[in-house]
Amino acid sequence: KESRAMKFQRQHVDSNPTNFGPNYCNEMMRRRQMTDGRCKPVNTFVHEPLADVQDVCLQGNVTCKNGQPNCHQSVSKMNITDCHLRRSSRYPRCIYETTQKDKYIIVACEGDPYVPVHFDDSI
Ligand code: PAP
Repeated sequence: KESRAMKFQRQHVDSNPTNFGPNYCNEMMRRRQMTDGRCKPVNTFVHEPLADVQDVCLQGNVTCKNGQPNCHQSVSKMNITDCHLRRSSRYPRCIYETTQKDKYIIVACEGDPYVPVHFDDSI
């Protein structure tokens, strides 16, 4: 079974994007299996080395959106892409808006090793 850590990597880490452009989210949300059964409404991909994303778990501790205490905010801005499902899009045709940003990321971490398992926000 896929671990939470592996699921995070599948859903949120794309260190070396090959297909940047307006169709990035349409392709990546499908390739990374977030359009199976339903269209995942919102998802962020981080375009930084995996080690740099994992290091965020050692950086500033903040409260998560759900009130849990296991979130961490990156000390540096990271290059990310936000994918937002278009309101008019209907499963199984998942059509996304692709937006590139440079922002601080907030992830929830768990386990030993203490690694990212959930993408909480970007600010
Ligand atoms: P996403 O939130 O990163 O988009 P999602 O598929 O919702 O991904 O999975 C997040 C996982 O992190 C959840 O575990 P599960 O896959 O076993 O359901 C969730 O329980 C877990 N998690 C751990 N800490 C938190 C937290 N502080 N906030 C939200 N989810 C958390």
